Amino acid sequence: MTIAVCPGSFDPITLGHLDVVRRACGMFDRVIIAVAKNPGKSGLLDLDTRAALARDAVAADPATAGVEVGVVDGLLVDFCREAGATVVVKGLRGGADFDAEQPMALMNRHLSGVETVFVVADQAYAHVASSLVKDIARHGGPIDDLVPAGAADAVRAALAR
Ligand code: COD
Repeated sequence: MTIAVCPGSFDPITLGHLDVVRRACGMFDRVIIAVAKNPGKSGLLDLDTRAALARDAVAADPATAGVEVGVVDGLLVDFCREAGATVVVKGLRGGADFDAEQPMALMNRHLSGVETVFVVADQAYAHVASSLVKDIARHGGPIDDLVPAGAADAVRAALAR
């Protein structure tokens, strides 16, 4: 049985993230979403809120209903080891994603032997990014067709605080 982890900041989880998770479910026996802090990004939602939104989103889709969601407190490779996961699945929207992901994939393999599998973003979602979602919402624009139900309200509520 191969267990895969889909890690990310998920601030908030988007329909693009969910497409990657759905496709990971088609390739691996068990899939776990790992919500983690990216030190290079300032967060809007707290980690527990991000995880709750991810849980609601996967539960709402029969294709991802069995997916578990955890919060990474430390290194991703330690989370993978504790979960028994040997594969990390990430999405690539373009060259910039590859440039960011390649060193992490190499480092995670160096640290623990975990392999990273990349899926090319579906063209329906290749323009979707959590950072753009937050920027649009900050200016009062529409984000409801970019994120799962519940996430848009959570973003708007966090921005209003
Ligand atoms: N379509 C397809 N894929 C997408 C889309 C989309 N629309 N949007 C994002 N993605 C992909 C990204 O390319 C990425 O692969 C993944 O989804 C998650 O994206 P983000 O933006 O939510 O998350 P990141 O890139 O900020 O996540 C970075 C981590 C949190 C995974 C990283 O910082 C980490 O592993 N932190 C834990 C501590 C650790 O182990 N550090 C050492 C790392 S070597």
